[in-house]
Amino acid sequence: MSLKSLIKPNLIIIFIILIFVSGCINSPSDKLVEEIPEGSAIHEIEMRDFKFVPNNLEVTAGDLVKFVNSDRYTHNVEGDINLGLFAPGEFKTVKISETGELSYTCTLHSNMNGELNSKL
Ligand SMILES: [Cu+2]
Repeated sequence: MSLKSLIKPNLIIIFIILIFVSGCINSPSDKLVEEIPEGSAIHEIEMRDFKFVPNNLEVTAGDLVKFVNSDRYTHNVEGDINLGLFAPGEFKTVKISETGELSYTCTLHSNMNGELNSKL
């Protein structure tokens, strides 16, 4: 077996791993909703004055939650809900499929915390 034929399959495997890893980095959440289906229950949580407003929200599993950064500063949403960075004005909508207490934080501003209570 030549050296060339050994290297080639390994490169392909490395390439596939790189695609997988970069896919994970680029999409912080697999629950992001691009288009809002008609008739969906949707809640809005604003990032304003370094707070999540409201910072405690009750939802029903299956509801959509739209996070909106109304601040002039960048924030993020990490924790039980991972949505990554939000530039000023940016919004992301996520579907809450699981039940229970879901807590999240902005890791850039340690005082920014929020909780979702998701019920059946
Ligand atoms: Cu923040």
